Amino acid sequence: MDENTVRQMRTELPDLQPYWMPFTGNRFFKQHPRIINRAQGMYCYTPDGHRLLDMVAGLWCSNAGHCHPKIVEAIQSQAETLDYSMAFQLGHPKVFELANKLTGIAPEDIDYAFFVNSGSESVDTALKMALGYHRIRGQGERTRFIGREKGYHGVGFGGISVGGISPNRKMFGAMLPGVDHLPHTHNLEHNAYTRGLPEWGLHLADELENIIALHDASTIAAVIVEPVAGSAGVIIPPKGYLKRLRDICDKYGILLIFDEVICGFGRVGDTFASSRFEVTPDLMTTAKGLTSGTVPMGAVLAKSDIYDTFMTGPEGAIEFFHGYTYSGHPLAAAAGCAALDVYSGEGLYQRARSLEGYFEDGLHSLKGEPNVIDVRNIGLIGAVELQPIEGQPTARAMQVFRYCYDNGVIVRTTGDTLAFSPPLIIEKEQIDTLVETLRNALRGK
Ligand code: PXG
Repeated sequence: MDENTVRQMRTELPDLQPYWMPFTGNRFFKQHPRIINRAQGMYCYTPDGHRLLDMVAGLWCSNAGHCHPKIVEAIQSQAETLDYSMAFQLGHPKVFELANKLTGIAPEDIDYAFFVNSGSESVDTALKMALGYHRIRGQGERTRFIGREKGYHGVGFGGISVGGISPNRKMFGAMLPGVDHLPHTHNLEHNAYTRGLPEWGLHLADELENIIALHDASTIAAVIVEPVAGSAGVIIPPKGYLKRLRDICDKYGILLIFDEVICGFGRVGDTFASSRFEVTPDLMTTAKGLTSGTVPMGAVLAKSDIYDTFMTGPEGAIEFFHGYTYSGHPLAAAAGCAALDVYSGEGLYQRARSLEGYFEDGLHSLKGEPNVIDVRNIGLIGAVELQPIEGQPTARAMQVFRYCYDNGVIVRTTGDTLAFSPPLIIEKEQIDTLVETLRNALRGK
């Protein structure tokens, strides 16, 4: 972008200062703003018309592509019919419709949906459900949670406590008490360039046995993991790993929570990771793709056993002292219903699976390019890990990010890993564009 364009763009924009941006280098951004003011399908556009292929689906959320006409229409029509109604003690049709649709596509046994506004709220809600569940059953001493190193579960205090990303925790003092972490399963020595699920690493699930032995099972409420870890740089579960966690949790009466905020709604080549890997957790946290990123919404999906446990107090009493003003917001519920209809109507879950091989071949063709040390993938999630520049972690990936952006492709960086999670409507030629742009970036063209 030349100086004139930048100057013009800046004059058309409001003052950038008052907005304190999330997870962003504010000072750098305000010196070098990157503004998106329009999006359609696979593309985002800057105010001066620069077209960008969105290989991240917003932030892992715009699974149906941007501004899908059916979702836009649903939101518009809901906005003029019912903008809001009280979320507690009153209900509106769309939210019940969405709960039916959601539990209809969730794994068998998952029969209830509790609505929230984000992935972070989804996680905190699930943790509270787990505590309440045990307490109602007379096991109130089960208060510990087991997360995993490198796990990302949003930014609420519950989420950062069970999460395992140190910069997200270290500024914020004491976390939830009684949290322990499983080891992560990322290992380039054994698993570099694996296509799909790595062979090595199943034994790391057995570490759960050691943690349980240390604290005693009777003190542990739940284990929470992302089936495929996203923010940590795309860590794919070793073969059998999730099933092993399920078995160990069952053995000790510990609840298993899958955080499917990224994995859900087609991303891993099936409706949910739980379906793809055939392991059903007790609670699933979702958000992002639930509304294809259009209106903020999350949902905790629960097994009947959990719901039924709560439904035992006096008739008429509130069973779960939890909820948000915007739980099941009408606009979000309308967007969710439309998004789920689009996913199934356009066969996007299957599409993600059928493009997996092409996506995989494209990304793995980057093996051998300068500074590439790993390529990994599942469904429409991919990652290319780069050798960090000595003494400058993240700089190598940022160079590639900037090259891609300047050449019309949005990619995501976490550490020195490049992550890709395109809308599920992606075409093969667009996968080719990503791969060739990355190749050029890596070759320093
Ligand atoms: N759980 C998981 C697994 C997530 O990936 C959250 C919870 C929190 O969701 P909310 O809606 O509260 O942000 C997330 C969010 C990235 C990136 O680049 C990933 C997320 C958010 C921002 C950036 O990897 N995931």
